[in-house]
Amino acid sequence: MAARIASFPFKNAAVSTVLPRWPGPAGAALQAALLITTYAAFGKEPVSIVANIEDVLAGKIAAAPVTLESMTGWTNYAELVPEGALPVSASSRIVATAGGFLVPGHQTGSIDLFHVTAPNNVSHAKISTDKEGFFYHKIVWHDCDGDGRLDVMAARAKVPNVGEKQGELIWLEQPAAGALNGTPWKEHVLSAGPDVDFVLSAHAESDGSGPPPVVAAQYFSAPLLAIYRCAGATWAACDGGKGISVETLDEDFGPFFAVQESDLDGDGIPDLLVTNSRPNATGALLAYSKPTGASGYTRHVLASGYAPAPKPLAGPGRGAPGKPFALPTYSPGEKPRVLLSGDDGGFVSVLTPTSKAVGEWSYQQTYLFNSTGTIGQLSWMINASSALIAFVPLFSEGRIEAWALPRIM
Ligand SMILES: [Ca+2]
Ligand SMILES: [Ca+2]
Repeated sequence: MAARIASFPFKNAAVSTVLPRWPGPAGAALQAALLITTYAAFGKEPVSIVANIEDVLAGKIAAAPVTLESMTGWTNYAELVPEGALPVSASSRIVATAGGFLVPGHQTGSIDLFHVTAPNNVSHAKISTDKEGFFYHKIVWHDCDGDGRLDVMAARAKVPNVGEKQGELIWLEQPAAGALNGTPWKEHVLSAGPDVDFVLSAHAESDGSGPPPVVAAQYFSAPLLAIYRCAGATWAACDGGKGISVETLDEDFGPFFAVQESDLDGDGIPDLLVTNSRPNATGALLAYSKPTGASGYTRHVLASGYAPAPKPLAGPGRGAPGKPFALPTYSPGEKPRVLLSGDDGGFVSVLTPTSKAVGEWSYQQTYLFNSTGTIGQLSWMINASSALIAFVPLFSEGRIEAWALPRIM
Protein backbone atom coordinates (compact mmCIF):
# COMPACT_ATOMS: atom_id res chain seq x y z
CA MET A 1 0.00 0.00 0.00
CA ALA A 2 0.98 3.56 -0.55
CA ALA A 3 1.99 5.19 2.72
CA ARG A 4 2.33 8.72 4.02
CA ILE A 5 5.95 8.98 5.14
CA ALA A 6 6.23 12.65 6.07
CA SER A 7 4.12 15.75 6.66
CA PHE A 8 5.15 19.26 7.54
CA PRO A 9 3.30 22.58 7.76
CA PHE A 10 3.54 24.94 4.79
CA LYS A 11 1.17 27.90 4.43
CA ASN A 12 -0.49 28.39 1.02
CA ALA A 13 1.54 25.60 -0.66
CA ALA A 14 0.77 25.72 -4.38
CA VAL A 15 3.18 24.26 -6.95
CA SER A 16 5.86 21.75 -5.96
CA THR A 17 8.95 20.81 -7.95
CA VAL A 18 11.84 18.46 -7.19
CA LEU A 19 15.27 20.02 -7.72
CA PRO A 20 17.85 17.28 -8.20
CA ARG A 21 21.33 17.64 -6.64
CA TRP A 22 20.58 20.93 -4.92
CA PRO A 23 23.19 22.52 -2.60
CA GLY A 24 22.25 22.27 1.06
CA PRO A 25 24.29 23.24 4.13
CA ALA A 26 28.00 23.82 3.49
CA GLY A 27 29.90 20.56 3.34
CA ALA A 28 26.80 18.36 2.99
CA ALA A 29 26.54 16.02 0.01
CA LEU A 30 24.24 17.21 -2.76
CA GLN A 31 20.69 15.91 -2.36
CA ALA A 32 17.35 16.54 -3.96
CA ALA A 33 15.46 19.58 -2.70
CA LEU A 34 11.76 20.42 -2.82
CA LEU A 35 10.76 23.79 -4.26
CA ILE A 36 7.32 25.13 -3.28
CA THR A 37 5.50 28.19 -4.59
CA THR A 38 2.63 29.89 -2.77
CA TYR A 39 -0.57 31.67 -3.77
CA ALA A 40 -2.16 34.42 -1.70
CA ALA A 41 -4.69 37.07 -2.65
CA PHE A 42 -2.93 39.51 -0.31
CA GLY A 43 0.61 39.76 1.01
CA LYS A 44 3.83 38.10 -0.03
CA GLU A 45 3.88 34.83 -1.94
CA PRO A 46 7.35 33.43 -1.38
CA VAL A 47 8.89 30.66 -3.46
CA SER A 48 10.87 28.51 -1.02
CA ILE A 49 13.23 25.57 -1.11
CA VAL A 50 13.45 22.73 1.41
CA ALA A 51 17.01 21.42 0.93
CA ASN A 52 18.16 17.90 1.82
CA ILE A 53 14.65 16.53 1.35
CA GLU A 54 15.80 12.91 1.69
CA ASP A 55 17.10 13.67 5.18
CA VAL A 56 13.76 15.33 5.97
CA LEU A 57 11.85 12.25 4.79
CA ALA A 58 14.14 10.00 6.83
CA GLY A 59 13.43 12.06 9.96
CA LYS A 60 17.08 13.05 10.35
CA ILE A 61 16.34 16.79 10.12
CA ALA A 62 13.26 19.00 10.23
CA ALA A 63 12.04 20.69 7.05
CA ALA A 64 13.60 24.16 6.99
CA PRO A 65 12.27 26.16 4.03
CA VAL A 66 14.58 28.90 2.78
CA THR A 67 13.03 31.69 0.71
CA LEU A 68 14.35 31.75 -2.85
CA GLU A 69 12.39 34.87 -3.72
CA SER A 70 9.30 36.78 -2.67
CA MET A 71 9.15 39.45 -5.37
CA THR A 72 6.99 37.64 -7.93
CA GLY A 73 3.38 36.67 -7.33
CA TRP A 74 1.09 33.71 -8.04
CA THR A 75 3.92 31.54 -9.35
CA ASN A 76 2.34 28.82 -11.51
CA TYR A 77 5.58 27.38 -12.81
CA ALA A 78 9.00 26.93 -11.21
CA GLU A 79 11.62 24.58 -12.59
CA LEU A 80 15.38 24.20 -12.70
CA VAL A 81 16.78 25.65 -15.93
CA PRO A 82 18.46 22.86 -17.96
CA GLU A 83 22.20 22.63 -17.35
CA GLY A 84 24.11 24.46 -20.07
CA ALA A 85 21.14 26.55 -21.15
CA LEU A 86 22.75 29.73 -19.82
CA PRO A 87 26.39 30.77 -19.53
CA VAL A 88 26.99 30.26 -15.80
CA SER A 89 29.50 28.25 -13.79
CA ALA A 90 28.79 24.56 -13.42
CA SER A 91 28.35 24.87 -9.65
CA SER A 92 25.61 27.49 -9.84
CA ARG A 93 21.97 26.80 -10.64
CA ILE A 94 19.10 28.78 -12.09
CA VAL A 95 15.40 28.45 -11.32
CA ALA A 96 12.94 29.79 -13.88
CA THR A 97 9.52 30.96 -12.71
CA ALA A 98 6.37 32.03 -14.54
CA GLY A 99 3.25 33.43 -12.94
CA GLY A 100 0.30 35.73 -12.54
CA PHE A 101 -3.42 34.97 -12.51
CA LEU A 102 -6.83 36.53 -12.98
CA VAL A 103 -6.91 37.47 -9.28
CA PRO A 104 -6.92 41.28 -8.79
CA GLY A 105 -3.39 42.61 -8.41
CA HIS A 106 -1.90 39.56 -10.12
CA GLN A 107 -3.19 39.85 -13.69
CA THR A 108 0.05 41.04 -15.25
CA GLY A 109 2.50 38.19 -14.77
CA SER A 110 6.15 37.66 -15.65
CA ILE A 111 8.86 35.15 -16.47
CA ASP A 112 11.88 35.39 -14.18
CA LEU A 113 15.23 33.71 -13.65
CA PHE A 114 16.81 33.28 -10.20
CA HIS A 115 20.52 32.52 -10.32
CA VAL A 116 21.64 30.72 -7.19
CA THR A 117 25.38 30.62 -6.49
CA ALA A 118 24.89 29.78 -2.79
CA PRO A 119 21.73 29.24 -0.67
CA ASN A 120 21.84 32.89 0.46
CA ASN A 121 23.20 34.38 -2.75
CA VAL A 122 20.43 34.70 -5.33
CA SER A 123 20.35 37.20 -8.18
CA HIS A 124 17.24 38.01 -10.17
CA ALA A 125 16.66 38.68 -13.87
CA LYS A 126 13.18 39.32 -15.24
CA ILE A 127 13.29 38.27 -18.89
CA SER A 128 9.69 38.97 -20.00
CA THR A 129 8.28 42.37 -20.92
CA ASP A 130 5.01 43.16 -19.15
CA LYS A 131 1.92 42.97 -21.32
CA GLU A 132 -0.97 44.33 -19.32
CA GLY A 133 -3.37 41.67 -18.07
CA PHE A 134 -1.42 38.68 -19.43
CA PHE A 135 -0.22 35.95 -17.06
CA TYR A 136 1.87 32.80 -17.55
CA HIS A 137 1.53 29.12 -16.66
CA LYS A 138 4.26 27.36 -18.61
CA ILE A 139 7.58 27.81 -20.34
CA VAL A 140 9.65 25.39 -22.45
CA TRP A 141 13.35 25.76 -23.34
CA HIS A 142 13.94 25.46 -27.10
CA ASP A 143 16.37 27.01 -29.56
CA CYS A 144 13.74 28.83 -31.62
CA ASP A 145 16.10 30.58 -34.07
CA GLY A 146 18.80 27.92 -34.45
CA ASP A 147 21.66 30.08 -33.13
CA GLY A 148 22.72 27.45 -30.60
CA ARG A 149 21.30 29.30 -27.56
CA LEU A 150 18.17 27.94 -25.87
CA ASP A 151 15.28 30.39 -25.91
CA VAL A 152 12.07 30.41 -23.87
CA MET A 153 8.73 29.48 -25.41
CA ALA A 154 5.75 30.48 -23.29
CA ALA A 155 1.96 30.49 -23.28
CA ARG A 156 0.11 33.39 -21.69
CA ALA A 157 -3.54 34.32 -21.10
CA LYS A 158 -5.62 37.43 -20.56
CA VAL A 159 -8.98 37.08 -18.82
CA PRO A 160 -10.60 40.51 -18.45
CA ASN A 161 -13.82 41.01 -16.48
CA VAL A 162 -15.35 42.41 -19.64
CA GLY A 163 -14.19 41.61 -23.15
CA GLU A 164 -12.45 38.84 -25.01
CA LYS A 165 -10.38 36.16 -23.31
CA GLN A 166 -7.06 35.71 -25.10
CA GLY A 167 -4.22 33.22 -25.33
CA GLU A 168 -0.84 33.80 -26.91
CA LEU A 169 2.14 31.60 -27.78
CA ILE A 170 5.38 33.59 -27.66
CA TRP A 171 9.13 33.08 -27.51
CA LEU A 172 11.80 35.10 -25.78
CA GLU A 173 15.16 35.27 -27.54
CA GLN A 174 18.21 34.55 -25.39
CA PRO A 175 20.72 37.30 -26.20
CA ALA A 176 24.31 36.60 -27.17
CA ALA A 177 25.49 38.41 -24.03
CA GLY A 178 23.92 39.72 -20.83
CA ALA A 179 21.18 37.07 -20.58
CA LEU A 180 21.11 37.48 -16.78
CA ASN A 181 21.70 41.21 -16.46
CA GLY A 182 18.02 42.05 -16.05
CA THR A 183 17.34 43.34 -19.55
CA PRO A 184 14.19 41.68 -20.92
CA TRP A 185 14.80 39.19 -23.72
CA LYS A 186 13.38 40.18 -27.12
CA GLU A 187 9.77 38.98 -27.42
CA HIS A 188 8.36 37.30 -30.54
CA VAL A 189 4.64 36.49 -30.83
CA LEU A 190 3.90 33.25 -32.69
CA SER A 191 0.15 32.61 -32.49
CA ALA A 192 -3.08 33.30 -30.68
CA GLY A 193 -4.58 30.35 -28.80
CA PRO A 194 -2.22 28.56 -26.38
CA ASP A 195 -2.88 29.95 -22.90
CA VAL A 196 -2.11 27.51 -20.07
CA ASP A 197 -0.16 24.27 -20.59
CA PHE A 198 1.69 23.05 -23.68
CA VAL A 199 4.45 20.68 -24.73
CA LEU A 200 6.81 20.52 -27.66
CA SER A 201 5.88 17.22 -29.23
CA ALA A 202 8.39 14.60 -30.33
CA HIS A 203 5.69 12.81 -32.31
CA ALA A 204 3.05 15.18 -33.64
CA GLU A 205 5.16 16.27 -36.62
CA SER A 206 3.26 15.81 -39.86
CA ASP A 207 6.10 15.40 -42.37
CA GLY A 208 9.30 15.66 -40.33
CA SER A 209 10.53 18.86 -41.94
CA GLY A 210 9.70 21.58 -39.42
CA PRO A 211 10.49 22.26 -35.78
CA PRO A 212 8.73 20.22 -33.07
CA PRO A 213 5.02 21.13 -32.98
CA VAL A 214 3.34 22.66 -29.96
CA VAL A 215 0.48 20.70 -28.38
CA ALA A 216 -1.59 23.12 -26.32
CA ALA A 217 -4.12 22.44 -23.56
CA GLN A 218 -6.26 25.56 -23.84
CA TYR A 219 -8.38 26.67 -20.93
CA PHE A 220 -9.36 30.31 -21.20
CA SER A 221 -9.30 31.59 -24.78
CA ALA A 222 -10.94 28.69 -26.63
CA PRO A 223 -11.40 25.40 -24.78
CA LEU A 224 -9.48 23.24 -27.25
CA LEU A 225 -6.74 20.65 -27.34
CA ALA A 226 -4.81 21.68 -30.44
CA ILE A 227 -1.52 21.16 -32.32
CA TYR A 228 0.33 24.16 -33.73
CA ARG A 229 2.79 23.37 -36.54
CA CYS A 230 5.34 25.69 -38.13
CA ALA A 231 6.16 25.23 -41.81
CA GLY A 232 9.51 27.04 -41.48
CA ALA A 233 12.87 25.51 -40.65
CA THR A 234 12.69 26.95 -37.11
CA TRP A 235 9.95 28.49 -34.96
CA ALA A 236 11.55 31.88 -35.58
CA ALA A 237 10.56 31.55 -39.25
CA CYS A 238 6.92 31.52 -38.08
CA ASP A 239 7.04 34.78 -36.12
CA GLY A 240 3.77 36.67 -36.39
CA GLY A 241 1.91 33.49 -37.32
CA LYS A 242 3.48 33.14 -40.74
CA GLY A 243 3.33 29.47 -41.83
CA ILE A 244 1.59 28.22 -38.68
CA SER A 245 -1.20 25.65 -39.13
CA VAL A 246 -3.51 24.49 -36.36
CA GLU A 247 -5.03 21.01 -35.98
CA THR A 248 -7.82 20.73 -33.40
CA LEU A 249 -7.63 17.38 -31.58
CA ASP A 250 -10.59 17.87 -29.26
CA GLU A 251 -13.22 20.56 -28.96
CA ASP A 252 -15.68 18.52 -26.88
CA PHE A 253 -13.96 17.74 -23.57
CA GLY A 254 -12.48 21.15 -22.72
CA PRO A 255 -11.56 23.41 -21.10
CA PHE A 256 -8.19 21.65 -20.98
CA PHE A 257 -5.82 22.05 -18.06
CA ALA A 258 -2.69 19.95 -18.61
CA VAL A 259 -0.87 17.97 -21.30
CA GLN A 260 2.24 15.82 -21.38
CA GLU A 261 3.64 13.34 -23.88
CA SER A 262 4.48 9.76 -22.88
CA ASP A 263 4.00 6.27 -24.31
CA LEU A 264 1.06 5.03 -22.27
CA ASP A 265 -0.03 1.86 -24.10
CA GLY A 266 3.39 0.31 -24.72
CA ASP A 267 3.47 0.46 -28.53
CA GLY A 268 6.61 2.60 -28.49
CA ILE A 269 4.83 5.68 -29.83
CA PRO A 270 4.37 8.69 -27.54
CA ASP A 271 0.76 9.46 -26.61
CA LEU A 272 -0.75 12.59 -25.14
CA LEU A 273 -1.79 12.43 -21.47
CA VAL A 274 -4.31 15.18 -20.82
CA THR A 275 -6.70 16.47 -18.18
CA ASN A 276 -9.52 18.91 -18.50
CA SER A 277 -10.81 20.86 -15.51
CA ARG A 278 -14.55 21.03 -15.00
CA PRO A 279 -16.99 21.96 -12.26
CA ASN A 280 -19.84 19.47 -12.61
CA ALA A 281 -18.48 15.94 -12.07
CA THR A 282 -17.49 15.79 -15.72
CA GLY A 283 -13.74 16.20 -15.20
CA ALA A 284 -11.71 13.54 -17.02
CA LEU A 285 -8.28 11.99 -17.46
CA LEU A 286 -7.75 11.50 -21.18
CA ALA A 287 -5.24 10.00 -23.59
CA TYR A 288 -4.82 10.62 -27.31
CA SER A 289 -2.98 8.11 -29.48
CA LYS A 290 -1.83 8.21 -33.07
CA PRO A 291 -0.47 4.82 -34.18
CA THR A 292 1.89 4.64 -37.16
CA GLY A 293 -0.03 5.29 -40.35
CA ALA A 294 -3.09 6.71 -38.61
CA SER A 295 -4.36 9.98 -40.05
CA GLY A 296 -5.51 11.46 -36.77
CA TYR A 297 -5.58 11.05 -33.01
CA THR A 298 -7.98 8.77 -31.14
CA ARG A 299 -9.31 9.90 -27.76
CA HIS A 300 -9.38 7.44 -24.84
CA VAL A 301 -11.19 8.30 -21.59
CA LEU A 302 -9.00 6.75 -18.88
CA ALA A 303 -11.17 7.92 -15.97
CA SER A 304 -13.93 10.46 -15.50
CA GLY A 305 -16.47 11.87 -13.09
CA TYR A 306 -14.07 14.11 -11.19
CA ALA A 307 -15.68 17.02 -9.36
CA PRO A 308 -14.61 19.80 -7.01
CA ALA A 309 -15.11 18.90 -3.36
CA PRO A 310 -18.22 20.39 -1.74
CA LYS A 311 -17.53 23.63 0.10
CA PRO A 312 -19.76 25.90 2.15
CA LEU A 313 -18.81 28.79 -0.12
CA ALA A 314 -18.18 27.30 -3.54
CA GLY A 315 -16.76 30.13 -5.59
CA PRO A 316 -16.61 30.33 -9.36
CA GLY A 317 -13.71 28.91 -11.36
CA ARG A 318 -13.40 25.71 -9.38
CA GLY A 319 -12.66 22.51 -11.28
CA ALA A 320 -11.19 19.01 -11.21
CA PRO A 321 -8.97 17.17 -11.83
CA GLY A 322 -5.48 18.75 -11.82
CA LYS A 323 -2.23 17.76 -13.48
CA PRO A 324 -1.39 14.11 -14.38
CA PHE A 325 2.06 12.52 -14.39
CA ALA A 326 3.07 9.31 -16.21
CA LEU A 327 5.35 7.55 -13.70
CA PRO A 328 8.58 5.71 -14.57
CA THR A 329 8.34 2.01 -15.35
CA TYR A 330 10.41 -0.84 -13.94
CA SER A 331 10.74 -3.24 -16.87
CA PRO A 332 10.57 -3.17 -20.70
CA GLY A 333 7.05 -3.35 -22.08
CA GLU A 334 5.50 -2.21 -18.81
CA LYS A 335 2.91 0.54 -19.17
CA PRO A 336 3.34 3.55 -16.87
CA ARG A 337 1.03 4.28 -13.98
CA VAL A 338 -0.49 7.74 -13.82
CA LEU A 339 -0.32 9.96 -10.73
CA LEU A 340 -3.20 12.43 -10.60
CA SER A 341 -4.14 15.29 -8.32
CA GLY A 342 -7.68 16.49 -7.83
CA ASP A 343 -6.95 20.22 -7.77
CA ASP A 344 -10.25 21.51 -6.33
CA GLY A 345 -11.33 17.85 -6.13
CA GLY A 346 -9.08 17.48 -3.08
CA PHE A 347 -7.82 13.95 -3.84
CA VAL A 348 -4.66 12.23 -5.01
CA SER A 349 -4.93 8.98 -6.95
CA VAL A 350 -2.79 6.51 -8.87
CA LEU A 351 -4.14 4.80 -11.98
CA THR A 352 -2.62 1.41 -12.79
CA PRO A 353 -3.03 -0.22 -16.24
CA THR A 354 -5.05 -3.42 -15.92
CA SER A 355 -3.71 -5.05 -19.08
CA LYS A 356 -0.29 -5.35 -20.73
CA ALA A 357 -1.86 -5.56 -24.19
CA VAL A 358 -1.12 -2.79 -26.68
CA GLY A 359 -4.34 -1.03 -27.61
CA GLU A 360 -5.91 -1.60 -24.18
CA TRP A 361 -6.63 1.60 -22.27
CA SER A 362 -8.24 0.34 -19.04
CA TYR A 363 -6.98 1.45 -15.62
CA GLN A 364 -7.72 0.74 -11.99
CA GLN A 365 -7.78 3.84 -9.82
CA THR A 366 -6.50 3.81 -6.22
CA TYR A 367 -7.12 6.87 -4.07
CA LEU A 368 -4.34 7.86 -1.65
CA PHE A 369 -6.70 10.20 0.15
CA ASN A 370 -9.64 12.56 -0.18
CA SER A 371 -9.81 15.95 1.47
CA THR A 372 -12.22 18.84 1.15
CA GLY A 373 -9.53 21.35 0.26
CA THR A 374 -7.65 22.28 -2.87
CA ILE A 375 -4.52 20.31 -3.79
CA GLY A 376 -1.62 22.09 -5.47
CA GLN A 377 0.66 20.70 -8.14
CA LEU A 378 2.27 17.38 -7.24
CA SER A 379 5.85 16.38 -7.92
CA TRP A 380 7.71 13.09 -7.57
CA MET A 381 11.20 11.64 -7.36
CA ILE A 382 13.03 8.35 -7.06
CA ASN A 383 14.93 8.33 -3.75
CA ALA A 384 18.33 6.81 -2.95
CA SER A 385 16.59 3.50 -2.13
CA SER A 386 14.88 3.46 -5.55
CA ALA A 387 11.48 4.12 -3.99
CA LEU A 388 9.03 6.43 -5.73
CA ILE A 389 8.09 9.40 -3.55
CA ALA A 390 5.22 11.78 -4.38
CA PHE A 391 5.02 15.24 -2.83
CA VAL A 392 1.55 16.68 -2.24
CA PRO A 393 0.99 20.37 -1.47
CA LEU A 394 -2.27 20.62 0.49
CA PHE A 395 -3.01 24.25 -0.28
CA SER A 396 -6.15 24.68 1.84
CA GLU A 397 -4.83 22.67 4.76
CA GLY A 398 -1.43 24.39 4.79
CA ARG A 399 0.94 21.46 4.69
CA ILE A 400 3.09 19.26 2.48
CA GLU A 401 2.78 15.50 2.56
CA ALA A 402 5.18 12.94 1.12
CA TRP A 403 3.87 9.54 0.02
CA ALA A 404 5.84 6.43 -0.86
CA LEU A 405 4.30 4.56 -3.78
CA PRO A 406 5.21 0.86 -3.91
CA ARG A 407 5.62 -0.81 -7.28
CA ILE A 408 2.41 -2.77 -6.72
CA MET A 409 -0.34 -0.66 -5.19
CA1 LIG B 1 18.28 30.67 -29.83
CA1 LIG C 1 1.70 4.73 -27.41
